[in-house]
Amino acid sequence: MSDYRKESFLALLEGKMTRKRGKHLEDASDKDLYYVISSIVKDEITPKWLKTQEKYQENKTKQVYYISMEFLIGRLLQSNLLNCGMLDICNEVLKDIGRNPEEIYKHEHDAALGNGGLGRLAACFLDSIASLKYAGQGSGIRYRYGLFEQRIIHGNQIELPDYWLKEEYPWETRKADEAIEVRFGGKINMHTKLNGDFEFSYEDQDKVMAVPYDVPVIGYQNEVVNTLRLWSAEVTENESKLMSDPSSQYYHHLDHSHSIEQISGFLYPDDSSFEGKELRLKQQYFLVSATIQGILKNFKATHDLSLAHLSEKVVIQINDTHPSLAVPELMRILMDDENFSWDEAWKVTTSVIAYTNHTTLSEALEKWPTSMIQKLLPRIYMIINEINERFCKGIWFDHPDLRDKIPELAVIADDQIHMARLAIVGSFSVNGVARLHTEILKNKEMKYFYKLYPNRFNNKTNGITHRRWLLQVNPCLSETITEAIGPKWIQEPNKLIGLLRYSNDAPFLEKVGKVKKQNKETLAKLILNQTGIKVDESSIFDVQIKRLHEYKRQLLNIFHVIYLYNELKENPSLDITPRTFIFAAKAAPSYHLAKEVIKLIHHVAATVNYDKQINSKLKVIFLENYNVSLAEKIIPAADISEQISTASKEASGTGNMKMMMNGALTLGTLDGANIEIKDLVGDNNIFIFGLTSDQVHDYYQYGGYVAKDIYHTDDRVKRILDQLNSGEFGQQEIEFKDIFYNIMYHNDPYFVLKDFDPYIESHELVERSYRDKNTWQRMSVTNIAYSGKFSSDRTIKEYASEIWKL
Ligand code: NBG
Repeated sequence: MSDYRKESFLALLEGKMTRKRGKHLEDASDKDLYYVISSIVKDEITPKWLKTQEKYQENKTKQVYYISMEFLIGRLLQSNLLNCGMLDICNEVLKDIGRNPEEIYKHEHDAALGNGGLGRLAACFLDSIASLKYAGQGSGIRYRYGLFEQRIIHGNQIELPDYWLKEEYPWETRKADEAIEVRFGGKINMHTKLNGDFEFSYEDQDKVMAVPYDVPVIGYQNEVVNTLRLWSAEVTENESKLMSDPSSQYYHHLDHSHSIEQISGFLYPDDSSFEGKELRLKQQYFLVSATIQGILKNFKATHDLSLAHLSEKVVIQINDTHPSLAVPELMRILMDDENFSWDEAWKVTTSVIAYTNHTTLSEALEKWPTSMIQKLLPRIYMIINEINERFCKGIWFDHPDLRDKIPELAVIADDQIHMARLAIVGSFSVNGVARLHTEILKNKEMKYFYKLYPNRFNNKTNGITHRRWLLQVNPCLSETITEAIGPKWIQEPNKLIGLLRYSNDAPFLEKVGKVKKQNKETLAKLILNQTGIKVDESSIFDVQIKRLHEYKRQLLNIFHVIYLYNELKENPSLDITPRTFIFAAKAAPSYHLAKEVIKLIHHVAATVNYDKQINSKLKVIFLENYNVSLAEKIIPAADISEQISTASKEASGTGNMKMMMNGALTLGTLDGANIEIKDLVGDNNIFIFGLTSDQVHDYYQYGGYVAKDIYHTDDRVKRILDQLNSGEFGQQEIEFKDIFYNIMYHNDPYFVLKDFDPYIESHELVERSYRDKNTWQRMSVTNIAYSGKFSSDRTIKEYASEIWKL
């Protein structure tokens, strides 16, 4: 780094510190430094931000709008510095003045406006869209409370509110003058126009202001700065005036304004499950209406075109069904405000909206009671009704072979509005997020829709931004890679494949091994700090980090740990490679069984970690409050990446990609993107076990699996289940009864017992492979080499060329 640039950065830092915080650099706290460095970055990018937006206007560029109820962005300072090309200088200057960069970056609150994979995917996508110089905006909600903070007390998960806006959030800019009115409820009047068409007017509606807060999305060293627009719900100006009028009902208005602000009050903490609360529906409509009104306003200001040409300049990607009210909302505006006929409006809508499906789990399918939509959004309800009528009629007349399937296809059925059906009918593209997932959509879950619209369905296998998930979180590995193959992989991650040439190069393998060792040491320190437990840095770091869900089968993992513990108790001198099992997971607050699994992990840990007899061989660690920042610490240190969902249930997974890219080997089922990882690296560089998705499907359909039989025939399994029931890992005998009952009396719906034996076998293979350091390193480097495909740059290029036509 040139001293000149360092000098000027230091000068900037000093100047800003005095101006902004009224302090000299030497007296500045870490937090002062965090705010001042953020403001330097913001100054650096603001002209580029303006210029990017002006260029889009001038060139009348087609834009993609990515609407999502979740953006799990995590901390931004370090990645913004990286993308601006200032990270190295900043780190060096900080070190020069005796400060630790990590300590400073830690002061940013981890922005958790998302639950898990779906929200993090949206954040990775924005990074790739900007880095590839596409014109694109994210659109979401500025929740005042993000995903809850998790504390564990005696093994029980406690949820604390995450008031992340307590202190100034330096990345956002409030744009009050671009606020948009969103309306709920009211009465709809229908009039007949002279030409016989109907016209609608609305009365007595509740008005809410959607105020945008813009967050810059900085492309990687390319001058592009896009926008993530987060909407905040506020009372309208009229209402605030009323409130200050003494004659008005003061308390009534306070109440009212509180209920309005609640719309952007908090993120619903459910991952892959549906909560049919009215407030959630309000959130969805609020997001969709503000976004679409904003898009149309911008379109009119930029283009001299009729809205009939919208699809030439705008494409809207809806992230799962959560924003699928975009379909009737766009119809409403085109017809009621812009005087389009139904057919004209439908043509525009279905050429602008594209839908991504992220799950086939039935508990995640959004179905709103018709009465709720009718009351809250009466005009939207009328439009959905009409969409449904026309759609069903179309099947009746044009697809007689599907007539008997109408109840399974209708948008409104059983007094419920089926949002996935609405999204499919109202969009021009429906995509799944990994090859297997898309095949399941086409051939099983949505097969009749696929019959109706074969060209609509397509696959876009997920990806992750390699800038954050390799370059930023694992600088030493990145440097080692660059030393070997040069820096081109940073722009073109596919070039990582060049590492294959080094997969037999002993000095290179050794370097990669050394980096992993360092990363494990760093994580071991964090573990010691957080839990007081010292782990063996040379043990296998076996990692399962993701939301806690039955289908993800953390239970299978902890059963294996119990099995190993039992083996060691029986034979303490058993020669096994020491293992550290690392878990991190939040459970939805009302998900009882998931919380019971968290408790079980803690109780097993309490027994295993302090058992002197086996002490050096096994450790079980649960790191609390899993979030993006914690993932950034764990992933570079993982040896084994546990991706063990019941086949067919995990649509894609993205943690699997992050760990692969950091040299971990996958131990997984043939599910989601694991299959595509396996296809690339080959059977010898991955540990695959368990039922296939077809087998799982057949068991569900035709039966034939009896969990109790395994209990009665496999002594290892019987012992574990009996231990659960006997209170061996709990304070009381009934502690884990629901886990026990679910397996024995609900016939183990996620096939934990069925996959137990092959899972144990795979673990034995892992253990044997790890003993041969050279082979292990070769496998690890092979995985890194093939991970380029899973950069979200590849995914976004596919979206851009095949769906968005940018
Ligand atoms: C999740 C899937 C994951 C997938 C992410 C991102 C939902 C509804 N779905 O397997 O469970 O990786 O979406 O596509 O959160």
